[in-house]
Amino acid sequence: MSVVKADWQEGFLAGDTRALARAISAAENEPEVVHSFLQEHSGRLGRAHVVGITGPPGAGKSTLTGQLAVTLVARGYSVGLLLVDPSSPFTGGAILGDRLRLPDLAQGSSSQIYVRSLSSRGSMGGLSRATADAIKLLDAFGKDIIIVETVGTGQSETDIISVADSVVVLAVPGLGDDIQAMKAGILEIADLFVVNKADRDGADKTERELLSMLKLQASSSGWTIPVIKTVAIRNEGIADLADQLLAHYEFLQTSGLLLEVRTARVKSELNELLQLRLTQEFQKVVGAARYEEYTQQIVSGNISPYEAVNQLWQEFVSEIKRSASS
Ligand SMILES: Nc1nc2c(ncn2[C@@H]2O[C@H](COP(=O)(O)OP(=O)(O)OP(=O)(O)O)[C@@H](O)[C@H]2O)c(=O)[nH]1
Ligand SMILES: [Mg+2]
Repeated sequence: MSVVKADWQEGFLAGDTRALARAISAAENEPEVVHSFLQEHSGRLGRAHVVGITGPPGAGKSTLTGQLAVTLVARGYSVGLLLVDPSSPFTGGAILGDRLRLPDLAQGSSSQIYVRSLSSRGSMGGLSRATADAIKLLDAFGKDIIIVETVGTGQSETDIISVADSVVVLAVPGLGDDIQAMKAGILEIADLFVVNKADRDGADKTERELLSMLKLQASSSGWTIPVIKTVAIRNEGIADLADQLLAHYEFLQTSGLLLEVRTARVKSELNELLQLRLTQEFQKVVGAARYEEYTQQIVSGNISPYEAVNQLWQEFVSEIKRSASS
């Protein structure tokens, strides 16, 4: 199947940021066009360092991300920022507050930083398919470092590990018992910890708590997870964070872990795509009506979901066989 070339493609390859913006919109609206483009230019993929930044709402993620981006650009890197907004449970729309807080960044710094807000709408977990595609587009565009901010309130915080090479988890002073309450999941995904708002009381305590918690957790990879104190609004500690992030990437490369992680990522992406395809084929072959019938049967307690799957599968297989032999 050939897809008509979208008119952003030439500009994209020539490094035009407006074309990049249109490509990311395409990832949201017509993913198949983007997929075939990425397939054609797969040689441009896999060069960027993807960084995930997560933490509780209001922890200063966007402020920190903006400062970090400016710091990295000053060191000669080109940077892409993706801000994944939590979907409002009421409207399905996205909270685009970040757009309001980032203009200084967008105007003040060089064209080396590309910023984009994305909705997590339409995803199974917290990160949409479009986010994964936008990361690939930024990578193919030639961004050296791609930073993805996700709010740490749901699934997205653990999903970030499926796209990011380095995960930064933000904490803020005064969380108190919340450090204990921070789900084990979020602690396990951290490659670096940041205690932001270190201008507030309790930053040292939070740092100590994190450090003692990390001591309990044996590091099998050989990477020592650092805890970095920052005051994002005053650009304090950001250079240290940039150093540690780059060191982590260096570690991933020299230890061979990067290859391992990316292989695992490809595997899960393959699985996801295959599941999607299977579900689509299944619905096509078996038909929506049968699906509905089985659903009703399960609801009324006539059969179990397991039995329904067995029967649906039988129908699917025999239908496939029939069409293959005719
Ligand atoms: N005192 C202090 N305030 C900060 C610091 N960093 C950020 N803030 C403030 O904290 C508030 C939230 O900052 P954001 O950067 O929007 O936080 P966020 O984590 O991106 O927020 P969401 O994306 O809405 O979850 C803003 O008013 C910032 O000015 C800091 O280091 N110290
Ligand atoms: Mg934010």
